[in-house]
Amino acid sequence: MTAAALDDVDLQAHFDATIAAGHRIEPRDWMPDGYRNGLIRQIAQHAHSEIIGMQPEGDWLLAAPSLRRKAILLAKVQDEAGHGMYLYSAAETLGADRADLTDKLIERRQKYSSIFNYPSLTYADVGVIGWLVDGAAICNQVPLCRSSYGPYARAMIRVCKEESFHQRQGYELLMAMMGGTPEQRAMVQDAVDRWWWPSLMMFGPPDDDSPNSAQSMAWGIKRHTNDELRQRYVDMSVPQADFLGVTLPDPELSLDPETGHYRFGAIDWAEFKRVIGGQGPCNDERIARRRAARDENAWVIDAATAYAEKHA
Ligand code: BYC
Repeated sequence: MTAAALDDVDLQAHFDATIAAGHRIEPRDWMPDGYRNGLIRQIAQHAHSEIIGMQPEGDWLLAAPSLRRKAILLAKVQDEAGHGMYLYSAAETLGADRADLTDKLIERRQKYSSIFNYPSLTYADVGVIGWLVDGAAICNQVPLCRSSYGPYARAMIRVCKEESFHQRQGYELLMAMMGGTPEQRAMVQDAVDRWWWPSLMMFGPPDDDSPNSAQSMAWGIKRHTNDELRQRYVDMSVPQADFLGVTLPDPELSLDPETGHYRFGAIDWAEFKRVIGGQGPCNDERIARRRAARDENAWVIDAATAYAEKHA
């Protein structure tokens, strides 16, 4: 065995031992290519989701019903931009290039969360996105604070704190609307009917159809399977829906007394595949807007880069 090959064996053994001990991998550490690429794939998808995720709620910024609601929504949408920035920075520590990741998103070579391909039709959608979509994000992302890659795990800590505020603002808005007129209550119910099933799809395909899960879990990139987190989310959301006074649009939802978990109906995985394949209600609109933002604002990056180069 050559010295270089021996070094590789040592490095792999050290990496494996670090993962097995539950310690963090840091940017300076050696890591297998598959680990690096798997992380870039997941972190980029996550970053893209945060940035594209600004669009459905951003659509309501100019039509918020009061100054208070506008200030809250503005803060939330700005937070999502911040989350995208932390995540692109985490991807950069792995050697990815931010502009290249943006190009891959726009050219549809990388994904973003399916949920953001649905339209926000009324102001109740702002509340339901906060409650259900940010609620799903919290369920999915709190375990990622223990992800094996240091920069990703640390970014998640701040993201999750902000997501908690987002969920509360959504729930508080919905509580106010449910205490309002019959029309307002009907708007909330309509929004819940439209967002419930897509929010269950946020957790990804079922475990027996999730090509990345086994390896990502072995490497500590993910800590739970898609179905485990989806079940946790359903169990969390049903009592919240009861308290709010809305009906979740699933006649099969029922508490299983033996397991203590809620059973739920079949998810339309054909719809999920259509949406992540580019055929959702808003895919074209979301990408077109992101493309326009990149192209129209290129001069800002050019100016900032020129300034940085001049002062380097
Ligand atoms: N949508 O093997 P699987 C937010 C893809 S941001 C689209 O199970 P994995 C928020 C998956 O990428 C929410 N694509 O994958 C922001 C893979 O395709 P590729 C985003 C999906 O990675 C603003 C293929 O399907 N959160 O909350 O093991 C406002 C097979 O799937 C989806 C994150 O990104 C989907 N729903 O598990 C408010 C969290 N599901 O890449 C809120 C971090 C799966 O091989 N990410 N795919 O071409 C994760 O935890 C995991 O990546 C997932 C998927 C659970 C999403």
